[in-house]
Amino acid sequence: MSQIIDRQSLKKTVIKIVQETPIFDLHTHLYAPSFGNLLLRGVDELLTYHYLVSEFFRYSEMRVAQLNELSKPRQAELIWKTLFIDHSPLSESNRGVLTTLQKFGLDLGSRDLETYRAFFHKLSAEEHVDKVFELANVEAVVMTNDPFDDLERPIWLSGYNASDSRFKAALRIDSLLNDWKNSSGRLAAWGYKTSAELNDLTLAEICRFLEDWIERMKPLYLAVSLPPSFRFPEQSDRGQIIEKCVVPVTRRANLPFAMMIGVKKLVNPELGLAGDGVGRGDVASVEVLARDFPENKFMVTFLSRENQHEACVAARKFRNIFLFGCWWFMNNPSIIREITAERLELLGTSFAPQHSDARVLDQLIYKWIHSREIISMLLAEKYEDIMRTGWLVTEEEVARDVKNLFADNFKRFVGLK
Ligand code: FIX
Ligand code: ZN
Repeated sequence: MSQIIDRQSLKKTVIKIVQETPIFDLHTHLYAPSFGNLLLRGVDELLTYHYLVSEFFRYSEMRVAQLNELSKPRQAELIWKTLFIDHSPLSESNRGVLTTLQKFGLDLGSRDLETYRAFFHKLSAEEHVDKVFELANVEAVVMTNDPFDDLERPIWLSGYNASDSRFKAALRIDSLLNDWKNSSGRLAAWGYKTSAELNDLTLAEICRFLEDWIERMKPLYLAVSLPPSFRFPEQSDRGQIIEKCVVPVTRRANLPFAMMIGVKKLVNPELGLAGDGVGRGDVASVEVLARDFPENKFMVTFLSRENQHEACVAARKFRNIFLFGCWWFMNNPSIIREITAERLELLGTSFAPQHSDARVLDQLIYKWIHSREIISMLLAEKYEDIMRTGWLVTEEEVARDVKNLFADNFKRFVGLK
């Protein structure tokens, strides 16, 4: 495979290697089949994904409550009619549904939702997972596992068996960090000697809570989503829990702390999961954490396009910052193209260009088809740039670089390699 690539076949070769390189999808909201109904799958789930729900209301006079009163199949039919039949499905989330159905070999010319439904109904969860992972060429996904989630917690407490090694855990601590006043009572109810006041005993017990869930979940990292107003250091509950609990516990466990910064929760509360917005975050706070805690590892992604360039520069200053993904409102071709080029130019291949954030199993297919297309084009451009100088590039080197970008950079950062 140490074949030197000629410039005429460069693009074709890069596209082939990108297609053939399995993805380690470092952030999703998927669940292993053993989590039962928590694993969302099939065309009705694709159509009622919160991205499409918010877009549906741009065309509909219906109240949100009226849509929510409908069964999921009825909601899906309404969204299908509004976004796909009454208007052309040009948005990224709409196109994603089409790409996914097409990859399963379904006839988009028919526009027959019942035919699509019948196809999915035949698949057991295990068969469905196998099929999607094969079509998307994904080797593993990292789940989002929240001990504060009343549906998920009992599954872990009853001894979840991590039988399907394709599903890795991530310990999600939004409730702990962003809502300590309510969470302090919940930890107390679970047997931790915590109070709303962050005294020494409470801080020690928060550390114990984190250590207990690290032991139970064996997560690859701890994660939180943070508002644009997130600052560090900060005398707030969040600032203290990060400094006195999350940082020491993750350092001792040698686990990264993943910060997903810039989400404005529920700007439109009526929309629920579809109601979150975006705001520019503070990169300086990430720099302080990376500088003051050099033994800690920080995975970082920003939701605002306006943060991306400064985030790249910060990552150049601190090797314990691992920049990842085109998160949520960033996950659109026009922006993926822009920030992936920027990252290659500022960081070389030392980052993770994408994660899927998939909530529905089938989304792995379109999220990775769409991203692979863009990443292939950009990589071909960058290799072409250096080949024009007379630099020789081999297929083996391209395969190494793509494997790093799609899997091994992350695996090394979390200690899997
Ligand atoms: O905080 C997160 O992990 C976000 O990705 C989600 O809250 C969001 O709803 C989402 O799925 C975006 O893609
Ligand atoms: Zn997410």
